[in-house]
Amino acid sequence: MSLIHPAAHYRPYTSASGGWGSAHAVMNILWREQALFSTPAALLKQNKPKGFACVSCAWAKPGNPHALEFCENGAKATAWELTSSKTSPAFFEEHTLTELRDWTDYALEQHGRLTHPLRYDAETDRYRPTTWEQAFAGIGEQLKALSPDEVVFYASGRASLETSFMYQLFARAYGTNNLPDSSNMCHESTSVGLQESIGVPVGTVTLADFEHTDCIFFFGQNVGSNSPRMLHPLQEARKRHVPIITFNPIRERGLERFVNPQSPVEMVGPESTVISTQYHQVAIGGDMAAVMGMVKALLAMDRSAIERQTEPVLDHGFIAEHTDGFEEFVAEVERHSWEALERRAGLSRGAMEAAATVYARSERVMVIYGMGMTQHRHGVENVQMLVNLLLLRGNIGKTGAGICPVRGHSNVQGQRTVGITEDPAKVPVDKIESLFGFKVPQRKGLATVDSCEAMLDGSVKGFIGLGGNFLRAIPDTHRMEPAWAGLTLNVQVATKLNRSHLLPGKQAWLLPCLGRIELDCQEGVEQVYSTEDSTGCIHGWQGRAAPASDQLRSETAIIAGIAQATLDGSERVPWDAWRRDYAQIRAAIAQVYPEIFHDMETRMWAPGGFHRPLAAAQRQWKTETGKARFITARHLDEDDDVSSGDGARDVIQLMTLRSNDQFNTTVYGYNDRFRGVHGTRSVVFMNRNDVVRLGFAAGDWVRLRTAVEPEVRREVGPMQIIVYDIPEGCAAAYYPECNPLVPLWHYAERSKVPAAKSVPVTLHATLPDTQAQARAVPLQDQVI
Ligand SMILES: Nc1nc2c(c(=O)[nH]1)N[C@H]1C(S)=C(S)[C@@H](COP(=O)(O)OP(=O)(O)OC[C@H]3O[C@@H](n4cnc5c(=O)[nH]c(N)nc54)[C@H](O)[C@@H]3O)O[C@H]1N2
Ligand SMILES: Nc1nc2c(c(=O)[nH]1)N[C@H]1C(S)=C(S)[C@@H](COP(=O)(O)OP(=O)(O)OC[C@H]3O[C@@H](n4cnc5c(=O)[nH]c(N)nc54)[C@H](O)[C@@H]3O)O[C@H]1N2
Ligand SMILES: [Mo]
Repeated sequence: MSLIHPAAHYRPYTSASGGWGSAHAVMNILWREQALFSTPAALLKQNKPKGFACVSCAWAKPGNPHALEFCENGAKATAWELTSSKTSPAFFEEHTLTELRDWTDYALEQHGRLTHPLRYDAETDRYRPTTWEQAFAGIGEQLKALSPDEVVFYASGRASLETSFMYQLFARAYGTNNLPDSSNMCHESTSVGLQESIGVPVGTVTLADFEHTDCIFFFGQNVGSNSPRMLHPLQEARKRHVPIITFNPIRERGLERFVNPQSPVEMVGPESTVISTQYHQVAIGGDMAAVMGMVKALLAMDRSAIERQTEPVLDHGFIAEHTDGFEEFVAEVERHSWEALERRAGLSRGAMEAAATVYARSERVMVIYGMGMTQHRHGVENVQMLVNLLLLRGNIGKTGAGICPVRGHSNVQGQRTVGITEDPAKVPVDKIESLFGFKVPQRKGLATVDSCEAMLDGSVKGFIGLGGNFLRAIPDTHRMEPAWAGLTLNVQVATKLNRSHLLPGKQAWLLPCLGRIELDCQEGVEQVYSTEDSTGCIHGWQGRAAPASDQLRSETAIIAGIAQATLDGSERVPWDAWRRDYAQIRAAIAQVYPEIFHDMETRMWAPGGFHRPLAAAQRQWKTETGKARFITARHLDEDDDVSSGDGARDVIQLMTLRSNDQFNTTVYGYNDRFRGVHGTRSVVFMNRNDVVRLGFAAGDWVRLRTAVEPEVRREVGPMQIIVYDIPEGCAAAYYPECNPLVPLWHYAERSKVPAAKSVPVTLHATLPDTQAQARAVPLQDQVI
């Protein structure tokens, strides 16, 4: 497979995020995807009332949107979906799956939209066209032959509330709670952590809070690439002189400076907005120590204020009335010396005190965070530590304050709300049973990591994928691939071809669905959908573009088809009526979850949608003790697989990241503009001292090897070293290429989120292969 790439190079990026670079990137992808005619019209409808909800991130959609309410990456996602390229049955005539397995993630998806239902033919090693009716009948037959707990029903977080509700109902009527979803690899640490601490599994901040906040903290989230529309409320906040304090091992451009690409004045002027007023390059996994340091400083300030008989720094009234666990928490913080905290955080005492001082002066503080917190061995404690910080000054349940996890997929939060979970205790079982006339299985099902383990030990034999790219998203790629290929049944509902489709198992179907941007007409009637964003706000939307092929079916119709071919009809779910009229699905959702979804049919069209009720935002704490809880982490280390210190000086902590040119496993291109990388993804970002100390030089080729469980060889490469502004002992490289390095068992305690941000690795000299050589970064570019 030959692909022409612009010459690879590395040149530190000096401009702000947004600006002309962003406008240029949008034009580029529209041109490349030949989507110049369809996409600009579509973009005008993006995130608008009666338009479509962006397929990219889950950031909130304002009630009074900008004329162009989309960002560079949302535009890329739209162009990628509306591409005029097609992956039709003729394509599969030309290529066997064995051959396609050598293609890159980029090349597979870039080839275009899937157009026909396909079934794998083992004899010719090809996907062959089939009819929908044959596909449903064949899948139904396979599902009936398996026992329900041998099958897993995965959902990537894009499917609408309507589709997700139907999907979980189907899995449960079939007889299993095996409902893993992408949030198991993402914000499950949030769902577990916040539920224990404040009694809700989601964040408490809404868009309106941005207008009232007087201080924002940012931990481990790359806003410029992964939720760029949030840069607008951040910019507004900065115009009000709101301090923004960032903790991130690397200096992400979107967190430094921003030019609004939709503002003509800013685009021509020299001014950009400084986003972060303090930027702390914390060591990977050092946040718990950094926050402890801040708390230690706050406790000292509070004591001296009380001695001086001035206003205390902590909100003692709030702490006494609303919380428990405070004394134990204080004792734990005081147990750690400043030296220990400085060493672990990789920050000076002064830096932690500076952050604490601004916190202490502010009345309405928000904490925003992402994967840099959740994807660690102690991801749950990380989240809880952020809550602890907020509770000290009553910063939850007041306007302009609160906790703000930035969710990933556009409906990942909503899927959970309508029952996609492996835990039947989290769904209203009684209501489902009485409304739909079947018994919800009682046995807890499998989440993502459990599903992988069960594939390895052979107890899971069937997989249904509602979107996503499971095999590429999960850890331990090289161990998982053979298990995946050994499945009896593999059904994938998708818009584009990806690696999960290329190791098909015994019986496999690849079912092409409508994308979100496309018009969904059922028997002549245009259908609308709904989703829940990262701030718990529920919106209606509608696809508008002409579908990529007349063979595509909606996800809703596909689930209905499979359900009808599988179940015996004794369940009282009107699959066919639901397929014809999604308002009926919404009515059922409202019956099962009335407190959230009552009168949904009208409320979802209110400007900005409607908010689900959140007890914590009203200072009602639905926790075990009825209080908001200070939960004390048992240790400072976020990764206890390899003890830091002199014994393991050759071990580097690797974080696996997204570039600015990808959406998860979807690689739009080989540029990571803000980080200065062009034309390649085969790089590892390292601290200069580590590079030299370990005997390497900038531009050298290395293989990365996982430094735990040496009996299993986990290795990737060749990759080129880029000397980068990152703390000593830390390195970064791209996801999903580095997933083979993450052991399946290396996950966050309790949430089981793979610890993709702290993988202990060693480096080994190697030579580039021809593919890598073609994308080598010239050495002179490395001089920084
Ligand atoms: N364009 C685009 N948008 C996306 C996505 C995409 O791939 N592309 N993906 C979507 C999805 S599903 C998700 S979950 C989100 C992901 O969005 P993010 O949460 O931003 O995820 P990552 O890109 O993995 O980057 C995590 C950030 O955490 C920092 N970090 C890593 N380790 C640590 C640490 O130990 N401490 C601290 N303080 N920081 C750390 C990294 O430097 C990086 O800036 O974005 C969503 N939006
Ligand atoms: N090492 C490492 N691993 C990670 C992460 C990390 O930071 N580091 N991040 C984790 C996170 S946060 C997440 S969320 C997961 C992502 O895991 P997934 O959600 O499983 O993966 P995606 O890459 O988002 O899925 C892309 C595929 O979705 C399909 N698709 C796109 N649009 C639609 C649609 O409208 N309908 C349907 N049915 N299919 C569609 C396309 O075929 C496309 O190939 O990866 C996780 N894995
Ligand atoms: Mo995610």
